[in-house]
Amino acid sequence: MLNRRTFIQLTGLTSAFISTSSFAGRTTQSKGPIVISTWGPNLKANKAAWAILSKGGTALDAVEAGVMIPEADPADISVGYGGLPDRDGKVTLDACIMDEKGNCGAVMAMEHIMHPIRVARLVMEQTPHVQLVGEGALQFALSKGFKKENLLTPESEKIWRDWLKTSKYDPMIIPKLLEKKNNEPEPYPWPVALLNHDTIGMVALDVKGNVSGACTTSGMAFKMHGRVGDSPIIGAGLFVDNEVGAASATGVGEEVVKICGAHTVVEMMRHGASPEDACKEAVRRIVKNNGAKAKDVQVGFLAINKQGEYGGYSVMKNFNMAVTNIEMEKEMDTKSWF
Ligand code: SD4
Repeated sequence: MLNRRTFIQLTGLTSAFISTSSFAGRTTQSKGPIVISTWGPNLKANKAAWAILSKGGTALDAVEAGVMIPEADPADISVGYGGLPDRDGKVTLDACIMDEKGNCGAVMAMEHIMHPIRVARLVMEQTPHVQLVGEGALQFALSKGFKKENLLTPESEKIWRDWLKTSKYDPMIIPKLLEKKNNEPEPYPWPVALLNHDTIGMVALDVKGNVSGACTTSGMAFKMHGRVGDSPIIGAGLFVDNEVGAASATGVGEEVVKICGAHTVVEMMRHGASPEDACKEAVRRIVKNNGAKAKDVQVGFLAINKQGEYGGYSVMKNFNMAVTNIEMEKEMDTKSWF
């Protein structure tokens, strides 16, 4: 990997770009380009994004390449190939992407295509629309030469068949299970793997100081067929404003949609909040909406601003982010409301 000095020479970073800003709140700041994504294991996705950012590539290309890693990974059962299916056994994928000019594209509830993020980008670049859903999204992908594939792996099918025995759908219980995972012996009523990997929301700042983001998921496992969460909704699962920064979300999508989560975070940053404080305010609104039930809802947000500051916040503990820049590649725990 490039050292910082060579990197700055190569990419022409100015000292203004790497200077410290005066935002309030806890400040964690990158010196130069940075990519952050939801969940520590997504460091492998950051690596693909960093390969582009570190050569002076665009944040848009970086986030697209980054999130394609978990999309193609059958071991990641929350995203793309190998994602857990809906209650009917169908893998339906949601993804969106947004660039520094405010262009965006999304696909929702799309089946059979391993890389929904690439289709979302083509919706953005080659159609007059922003969102395509279901069969229409699939037809569009096929017309662009994408291959129709079976995305349900034997492992995910087995988890689904086990779930069918009870058919109990309760996304709210996941944080409780996380507590169990830490404190109690197996067996858990929910596969541990489900608790470890998750939807990827990725935002990046490139050497030109532009921000972009991408978000991709198979959604909540065992959801109703046709259900769409926050992840492909611009303003909920992802929002980018190149004047300010970018934010993304993970967790119970319905709660994120109700507060226009990622947009809220970016607007808070516009008014001067640090990325962490901006994420905390979005979390506060979810906690307020849920009253006594708030402890059963996990949602995590992350954000970067134009100065390279970054942060996150979650309702429950156990949310972390993967952070990669010239100085580090690391998993970082975020603060949480509870
Ligand atoms: C959804 N937000 O479909 C996604 C799921 C997720 O961690 O992020 N799980 O609601």
